[in-house]
Amino acid sequence: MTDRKIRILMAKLGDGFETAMMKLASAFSEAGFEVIYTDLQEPEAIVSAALQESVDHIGITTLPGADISKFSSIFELLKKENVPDIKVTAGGFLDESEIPRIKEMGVVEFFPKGTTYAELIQWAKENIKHLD
Ligand code: B12
Repeated sequence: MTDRKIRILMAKLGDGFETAMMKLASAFSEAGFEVIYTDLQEPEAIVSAALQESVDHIGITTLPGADISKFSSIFELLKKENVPDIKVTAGGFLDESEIPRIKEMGVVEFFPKGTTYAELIQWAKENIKHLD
């Protein structure tokens, strides 16, 4: 058991909308998580930062125009680096029909626009665990 905070890396697929990510990062920090806030978009960079920062979880915001096939690459890289236990959650703008597709790739949960912070934090507290 450890008393360190649960560490979440935040990244995004797509350009702009930094304000949304900053708001999310502060909501998670206020709820007691340690947030490593990045504006990384490439799978290699996201997985490399996750390893360097020894995170427990990766949270990704999908923005308008996001290339969601990058989720597949993220999961392949996590396997290749031998850290398949790092789970990935996402949220943001995404056509509803794409949600099953990203879940099939491995995304554990997707939170669409309109989800309240209270719902997000409650889910995170129940589902995101320390990896050591
Ligand atoms: C603010 C805003 C802007 C600002 C952004 C300021 C900034 N620096 O961030 C400005 C004015 C710059 C802007 C520009 C544009 N915008 Co704009 N914008 C918005 C607006 C009003 C709010 C977006 C936002 O920040 N939401 C707040 C965040 C926190 O909420 P959220 O993203 O929905 O996320 C929630 C959940 O999904 C979840 N979540 C999200 N990510 C994650 C990740 C994890 C891990 C978890 C657990 C949860 C989670 O948590 C959040 C809590 O509810 C929306 C409309 C709207 N009401 O949503 C349009 C909107 C997103 N914009 C839109 C468009 C089209 C544009 C432009 C392309 C317009 C243009 N032609 O130039 C540009 C593109 C800019 C770019 N790519 O950088 C469209 C997108 C349409 C689409 N689906 O593709 C929208 C939906 C407006 C509309 N109805 O048409 N925009």
